[in-house]
Amino acid sequence: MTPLHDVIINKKTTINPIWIMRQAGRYLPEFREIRKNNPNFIELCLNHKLSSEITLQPIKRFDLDAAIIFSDILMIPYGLKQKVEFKKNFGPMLGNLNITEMSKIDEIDFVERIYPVYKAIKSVSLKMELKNKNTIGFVGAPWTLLVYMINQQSPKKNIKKNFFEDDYLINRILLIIERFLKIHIKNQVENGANVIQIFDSWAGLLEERDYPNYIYTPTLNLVNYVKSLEIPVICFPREIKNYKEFCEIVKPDALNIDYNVDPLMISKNIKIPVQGGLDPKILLTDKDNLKKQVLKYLDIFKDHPYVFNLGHGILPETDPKMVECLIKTVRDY
Ligand code: 1CP
Repeated sequence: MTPLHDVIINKKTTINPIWIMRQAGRYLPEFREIRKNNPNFIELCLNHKLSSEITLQPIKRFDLDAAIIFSDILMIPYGLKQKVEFKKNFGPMLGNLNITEMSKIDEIDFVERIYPVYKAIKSVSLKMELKNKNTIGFVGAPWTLLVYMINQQSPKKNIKKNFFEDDYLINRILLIIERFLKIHIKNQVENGANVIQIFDSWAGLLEERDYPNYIYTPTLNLVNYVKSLEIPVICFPREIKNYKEFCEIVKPDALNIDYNVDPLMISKNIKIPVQGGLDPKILLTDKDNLKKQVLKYLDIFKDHPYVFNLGHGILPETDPKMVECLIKTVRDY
């Protein structure tokens, strides 16, 4: 058993494994060095040699408990032949969605378009197994992917006014997304991913009355699918209003919390293992404050199975020395 499995599956409370959302990324000089010569982000994700190297960079530097594969949730629309580009200082830009064309894509076409992701997972997971550590595969939740695919860019605070206008179209896209998410999960697991995280980064945009249709039902289908593969699944429904209800309905193995949620309330109300929570901005302050805030989470979750992580992705301006300090504080606890 790896430390991460011990917490998520065996619900042990004696260790706090640690990994960091967006751990492979722009705050690392060794990543920026590779990125400099590879301006096309999707191409970089599809270069299995470089993407496995990038995935392992934070493991080499910090000896974290899990690797998360350097890829993106938007590889799904890319695999479905919707154009996906990442513009500097803007974020993702997607092309028009052609539902007729998309409906014709089969499993073989899709896997062929993104197979380097699976190749990277294979080589990373072989190395991680030797270290008795996990390889985390991931997907965007159906709702979050739907948002990007229809909105064609980051929704930031809002989605287009007429977003829900065409119910029929939305439901057709959701069915396609769900089918290919399962294919993507299956291929990640077959190539060595031994934990799956589902990112619902834009759950917070919905009204509570829309949770059943767009969050609970589609996410539950995926969670059940991951469980059928006998792999643990962590859900991150960012900024959702009712975490307890989410856990009761969707029943993930573990819950990742964001930094806006009160950890004390979570430790009292949530029975399953918890992951994350610390505000990534704390890493931009000083070491004393960082230690204080890290200890706050560790103290609150000391009798709860808890995986240390942040409440959202690490910020590009983070000093790697602060990450070292964070990890040391967790390991020394
Ligand atoms: O160098 C660069 O400019 C690329 C920045 C970058 C990176 C490093 C993007 C663009 N994606 C990634 C990798 C990535 N994305 C990982 C890799 C593994 C790791 O954690 O180290 C993961 C898990 C993701 C997941 C992802 N992509 C999410 C879910 C988590 C979250 O941040 O909420 C989302 C919403 C995306 C879309 C995306 N991709 C990239 C950006 C900048 C964004 C967000 C844009 C937005 O605000 O809408």
